[in-house]
Amino acid sequence: MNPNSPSEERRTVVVVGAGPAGLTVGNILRAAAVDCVVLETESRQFIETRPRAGVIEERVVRGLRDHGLADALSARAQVHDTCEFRFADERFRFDYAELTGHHHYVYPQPLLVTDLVREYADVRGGDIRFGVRDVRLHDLETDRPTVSYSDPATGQRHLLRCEFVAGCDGARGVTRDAIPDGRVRISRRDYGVGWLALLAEAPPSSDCVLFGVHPNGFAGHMARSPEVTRYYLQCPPGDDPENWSHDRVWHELRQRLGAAGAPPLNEGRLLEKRVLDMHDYVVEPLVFGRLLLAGDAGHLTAPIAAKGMNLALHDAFLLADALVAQVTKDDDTGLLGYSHASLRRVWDYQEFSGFLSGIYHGTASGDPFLAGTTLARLRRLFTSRAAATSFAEQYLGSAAAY
Ligand code: RFL
Repeated sequence: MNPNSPSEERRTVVVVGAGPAGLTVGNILRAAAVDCVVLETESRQFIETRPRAGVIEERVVRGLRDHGLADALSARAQVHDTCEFRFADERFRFDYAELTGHHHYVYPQPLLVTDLVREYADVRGGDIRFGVRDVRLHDLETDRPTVSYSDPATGQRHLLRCEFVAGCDGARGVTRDAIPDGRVRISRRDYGVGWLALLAEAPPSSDCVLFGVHPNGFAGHMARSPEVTRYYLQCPPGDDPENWSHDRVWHELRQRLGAAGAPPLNEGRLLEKRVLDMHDYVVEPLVFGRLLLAGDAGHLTAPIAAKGMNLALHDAFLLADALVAQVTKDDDTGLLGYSHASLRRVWDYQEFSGFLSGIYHGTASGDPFLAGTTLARLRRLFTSRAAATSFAEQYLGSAAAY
């Protein structure tokens, strides 16, 4: 085949990226018989095993259920109603379900992605192309945008003519970069801290999420499955994971998550060890011509508040329902309001992430004044029901409106 003569096809919507956002958009479009294709640079096997998030909001699960996408999740996800803070050598249980009547689900992102791919490709017969190369967007400001890519096997370029492009290609994708400089505002925040993200082949050491707030730095514990636990350790930004030997990791986890009366941690082999620099960004608006950004492509929230996948799915519901209304009923209300509706929640979650960062990182800042106010902020969660309820509402994403 001649790579200089691109093959051409027509689709109503091209979805770039098969993460939680793109796959959910694809599934909802497919269920409404809207003609679409999903493009993904990685292989199916890779995206189905990439470890990441695990905490999912009740409202997101309801959204998945409403679109017929939560059967496996409903059968297998754990329900969490409490978390525990550990500081000043004490344990403080935080029963957010009792405060709000709402809970969290824990379901590993790779399982959700596996469910969504299966439903889209195998059940709903959707078109998904893995391993695509060099994806480019063209003519976004016209009503006939195109997306082109190279076929990994033949090197041939393919051209997809469409009406809308859903940019769901995450933080390192290409869709956001297709917007010319100065046409959207990108606001950024850098927390100046790193987190060593760890997956341990060890059963969870607690029945709930643990947050260790310690002068050495933050530590987190989150169950992923009966056999695997995610841990985090605050570290300098840009730190080399190789600076963290098996023994050093477990020593620090024991220190930072230690508290009087706490059972010992279940230790095990480290399956993943990577440093994440904590930073956020928001693109405003999320729409440029016929390109609509969703999920991490449009806004990144550092994993501090475990909100990224939740926001990606909130976007996907809003965007897909808006696209379906546009394409099937010529109703543009949803698309016109999409960016505004999404960003109200995004900014609220970013604010919470900043607040939580203050709690997690303040005592290790080296500033005794900040350490004092951080502990006061923490103690308030356990002395004031009003403060605790407000915190729980943000933690769960359960506010009545954003
Ligand atoms: P994703 O999941 O990054 O998916 C984007 C997909 O696009 C593909 N791609 C491209 N495809 C085509 N053409 C291109 N040019 C492409 N470039 C990239 C990628 O291969 C990928 O498959 O974005 P999406 O759908 O917006 O979903 C976002 C979430 O994945 C992310 O926000 C969360 O993982 C964040 N996050 C957490 N979120 C939560 O809500 N709760 C958590 O507990 C939580 N824990 C985490 C996390 C993120 C972490 N890391 C690794 C950053 C824990 C960690 C360690």
